[in-house]
Amino acid sequence: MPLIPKSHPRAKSLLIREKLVKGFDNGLVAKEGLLAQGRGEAFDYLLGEKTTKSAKKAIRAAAAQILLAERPVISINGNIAALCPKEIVKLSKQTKAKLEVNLFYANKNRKQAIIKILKKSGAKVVLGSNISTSTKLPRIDSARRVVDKNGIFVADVVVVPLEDGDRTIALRKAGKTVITFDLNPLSRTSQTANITIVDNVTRAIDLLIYDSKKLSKKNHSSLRKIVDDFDNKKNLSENILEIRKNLTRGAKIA
Ligand code: PTJ
Repeated sequence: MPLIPKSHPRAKSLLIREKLVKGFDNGLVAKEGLLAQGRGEAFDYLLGEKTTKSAKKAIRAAAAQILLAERPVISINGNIAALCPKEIVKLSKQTKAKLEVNLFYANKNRKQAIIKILKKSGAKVVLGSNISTSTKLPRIDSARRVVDKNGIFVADVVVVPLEDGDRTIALRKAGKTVITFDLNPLSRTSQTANITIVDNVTRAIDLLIYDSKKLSKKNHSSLRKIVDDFDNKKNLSENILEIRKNLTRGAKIA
């Protein structure tokens, strides 16, 4: 008998949780990454465990922004490597974005395990482990400050999925455009990124791949317009209102 029956009302969420646990057992995920997942699950529950209309708008803007970039980089941490390595590699190939492993809880073995899974998933090059090309980003005190000279350091657009709060502001101050996936619309990262996709990365990533393929046929000015028309503050408010709506509905049933 499977541990998680398909008929379970929250089977999808429980299967995502299993990916994280397996990722932890395989040395990809930090212990703290399991806690981060729990935090995300709580917000996902409040959002109705679906991709909202507002999230779809953010995904489209993110796709346009990555396609407009000259030097896009996707920053990889333990959670994202465990949740959707194949999809991340697909996105990087489609948008010509580089992949760079950048960990908050720095650990050499975990970094190597993450690089291995990305390569197994089809990545040719993964930055983040070469000491001779590493440098430091200013205004970050955590291990995340160590970046590759050919990657995040010179990137114009950085995708930071599931991020703790200390880096986005520093990346913005360094003149970079930041895109994040974060189920918590109130988090510091969500509030300070240029584009916040308030959705579970496991749902949103396929839509981002789809939109970046579709939008790759558009010209520069159409892509620019999509980005310019996007208002992150407004989008975050819409997501908070969505949570309120779900809570109000729940309060009426109770
Ligand atoms: O692998 P490392 O060492 O780089 O560490 C990675 C973690 C995620 C442990 C580290 O960055 C961390 O501690 O993050 P936080 O501060 O817990 O923030 C993670 C954010 O991601 C929270 O706001 C969560 O709500 C959100 N989140 C968690 N799971 C998901 C998510 N957002 C989208 N999709 C998810 N599946």
